[in-house]
Parts: sequence; C-alpha cells; structure tokens
Amino acid sequence: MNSNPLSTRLAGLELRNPTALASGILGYSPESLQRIAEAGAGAVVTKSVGLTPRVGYPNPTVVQANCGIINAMGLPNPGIAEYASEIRYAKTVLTVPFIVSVYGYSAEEYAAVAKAAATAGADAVELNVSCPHVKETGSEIGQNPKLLTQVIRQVKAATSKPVIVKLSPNVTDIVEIAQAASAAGADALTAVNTVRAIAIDAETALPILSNTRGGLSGPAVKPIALRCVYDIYEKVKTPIIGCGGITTWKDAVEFILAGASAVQIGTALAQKNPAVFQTINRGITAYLKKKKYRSIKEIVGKAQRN
Ligand code: RRO
Repeated sequence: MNSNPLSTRLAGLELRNPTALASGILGYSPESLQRIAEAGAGAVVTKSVGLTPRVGYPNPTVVQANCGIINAMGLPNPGIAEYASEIRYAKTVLTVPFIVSVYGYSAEEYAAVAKAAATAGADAVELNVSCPHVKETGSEIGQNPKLLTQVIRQVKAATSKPVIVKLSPNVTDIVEIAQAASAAGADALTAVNTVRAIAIDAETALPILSNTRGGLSGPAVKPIALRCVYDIYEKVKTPIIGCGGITTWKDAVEFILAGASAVQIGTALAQKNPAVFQTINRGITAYLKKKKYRSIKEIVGKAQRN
C-alpha cells in the first residue's frame, strides 16, 4: 500500500503531493523553480514560452484589485531556442516534475515549441490556450473547439510526453471545450486561467493597465474556478488540475472534492511566500486523517451529487 496519502498520479506523472506552482508566477529560472520545489510543491510549471522571443506589454502590467490581482503581462518570454538550454539545466537541478507551458499562433507553432521543450527535457507540456488578452493565441484558440482540437492533435503527434491543456473560464460552456480537448487526446486539463477584467483610475479617468484589459486571479475568482472544475468533472473523464484563487488548505480540499486530482497555486505565492505549499499540504494531510481517508484519491470528486 502507498504510505504517502498525498501522492498523486496524473497524466503519467508521479507527484509526491497534489500542489503545483501555477504558470506565470515565477518565470523560467531553474533556481527559483527549485526553491518552490524545496518549499513543498509537488510539481512546477514555467511561464509560457513561444517559438520566438516577445517583449510583452509596457508597464503598468499588474494592478491590485479587491481580493486579487489583474495582470496583462503580454506573454514576455525568451523564445524556445534560448530557453531550451535552461530546460536542459533545469532537469539537473529540479527534484519534482517539470512542466513547460507553451503557446503558439498556430497548431504548427504549438507543436514545434512543445517538441523542442520535450526534447530538451520537460516532463510534460501545458498548452496555454487561455491567455485572455494576447491576439491570435491563448483563448482565441482555446474558445474554438475546432482550432483547439487541431492544436492538441498536432502537439500529441509531435511528442510522447504528457500534454496538459489549460482552459479559459471566459467561455459560454467550458464543458464543451473540455470535451473537445479530451477527445483530441489531452492527458489532463488545468481549470482555469484568469478571468477577463479591467481596472480604472478615477483620478486620470483612464484604464490602469497599458493593455486596458487583463486577467483577474486570486481569491476573487475561486468560486468561478471551482464551478468550472465541478462542471468538467461531471462530464469528462480526463484528470483535472484545479487553478484559481487557491490560498488555504481548505480551498485545495474544496477543489479536490469538486473533481481535481491536483491543484496549482499562483497568486497566493505572489501575496504570501513559498511556505504556502507546505501549509496547504499539512492542512490536507490533517483533513484526511480527521475524516479517516487513506489518500486524496478517495476524495477526488466526492462533492459531486450524482
Ligand atoms: O502573460 C500574460 O499576460 C498572461 C498569460 Br500568458 C496568461 O495565460 N494569463 C494571464 O493572466 N496573463
């Protein structure tokens, strides 16, 4: 019998616990990703990388909102050719599964970047088909089941590594999108990316972010993300990674009860410190013990009514 009640097998990856660093929070540096592993994360996800470098949007790119933050970074990244050597190095440093987030402007580009990341040593790729505010990529692909299917099929054909698909909450029916991703061969679904939002400065009478609109994350979006996980689990068999405002062990347990096999933590890390991973893992362990469950596997989807 497995003696670690927190261990999770997901998309072919063995996680010592169900908490992972969400994409976009700590960038790309292998050392800072390993610090998060040492603080207790069961896996780490990089910021999204594309085929060619991108500068991103000018400042301001982040603004504090009530119970969360709104960002429009604009996908700043070094491009996969430069990042591939960091991926190779990261594999010698990292002690937990290493997931590289990738994006592209076409199915071919997603496949090329995913292949390069996997060849360099990524344990899995997470397809960013949900960035809410960069044209011709992200959610423009992830809200279109046909395009999404093409992207996932081409990525699956280009690599044998697990393919995780990060979904957008900014759609009419997330279940339809999750079903398309699952049918196209996604090994896991991350639900969800940020919620489209805006902040306005009454003094200047202008939007605060240089890009005008951005994506809201943090506790404000938790009930939306939780509903997305619940809805997907009800209809789709592919494993789910919950993401959206998870700050405490109770938040994490709620996502697992809704149907998540693992959770990603982002904004809580930006607002607290890396100890949040250990605090959440300890809390989940205490909950399992108190409720007399032997492992988290026993509670995945337990809140579903049918
Ligand atoms: O870089 C960003 O502005 C960004 C991305 Br790629 C994303 O997927 N989600 C988000 O809120 N911001």
